[in-house]
Amino acid sequence: MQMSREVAQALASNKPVVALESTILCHGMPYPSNVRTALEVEEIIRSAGAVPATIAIIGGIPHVGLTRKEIEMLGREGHKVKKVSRRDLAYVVASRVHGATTVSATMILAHAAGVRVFVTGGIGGVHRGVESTWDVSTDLRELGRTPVCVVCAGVKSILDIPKTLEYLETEGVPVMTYGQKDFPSFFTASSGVRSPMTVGSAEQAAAVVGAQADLGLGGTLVAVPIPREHQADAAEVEGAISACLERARAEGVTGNAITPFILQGVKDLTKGKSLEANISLVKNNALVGAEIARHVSRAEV
Ligand code: PSU
Ligand code: MN
Repeated sequence: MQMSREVAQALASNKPVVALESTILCHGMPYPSNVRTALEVEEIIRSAGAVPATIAIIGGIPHVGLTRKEIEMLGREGHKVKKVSRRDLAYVVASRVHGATTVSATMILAHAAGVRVFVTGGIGGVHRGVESTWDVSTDLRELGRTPVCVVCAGVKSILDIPKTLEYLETEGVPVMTYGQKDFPSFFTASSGVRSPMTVGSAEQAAAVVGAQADLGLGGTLVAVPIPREHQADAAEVEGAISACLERARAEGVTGNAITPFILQGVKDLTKGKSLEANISLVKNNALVGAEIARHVSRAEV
């Protein structure tokens, strides 16, 4: 594993570090918005007093902390870079190729490096129609077993939200929504589904992360609602999602190609409005995540 100097120094002196994933860079957003957003999110984390550690695999070597050049290269390559979840890690490392890490693979590498907080946009979940496809993202199992706090904006309604929360309960994952009782659904602040837990501050979330570690348990999930002023039109997004799910079925898109296929389709059908919402929620998550990381590392001193 290769760590950037900035990240290595921060970890050695117990400064707060925030991990970031690279699937959102290569598969979740189009070029060049993806590169611009990735670099801006890193800056937001720095100005909030933490060190960003974007995680990816470059030429088979897991990297924790990327240079600007590496982020630009991965963002330009986009879909040519393999999407890497827990399942794909060993194969991509052994094949010495580039890999964009999903939430599960990013958690594994963050934990191996000693990074305890990780910010992203949306996690994977239980897909609609799971009864026939058995499509449950490995992100949910990773949250059950790897002690990293994942900060997200909830799960997209391309997924089955109640079933996703059920599965997280099975996996024993504390799911905390930040500042409200309803679990958020990514593009919109509320999903209409009650969140299992609520926290009122980053400090409170960090206290749960600390207790979870003391108890020797797995990961934690913090769901931060998209700021109301950046919400997308719920009906428009819902219509786009249904259309894309139908198209995915008709075209036979399955497995790990489904999520990127639908993200891209929703962006096209909403004429980029979903992308704007996506960018602003990730930036907001970065602020909250940096604050949680500051409290987590303070508690450790
Ligand atoms: N949801 C998003 N944007 C994303 C992803 C999910 O809104 O970029 C990515 C994340 O990397 C997540 C992965 O870990 O998709 C889940 O993929 P799958 O559904 O194939 O498990
Ligand atoms: Mn899947």
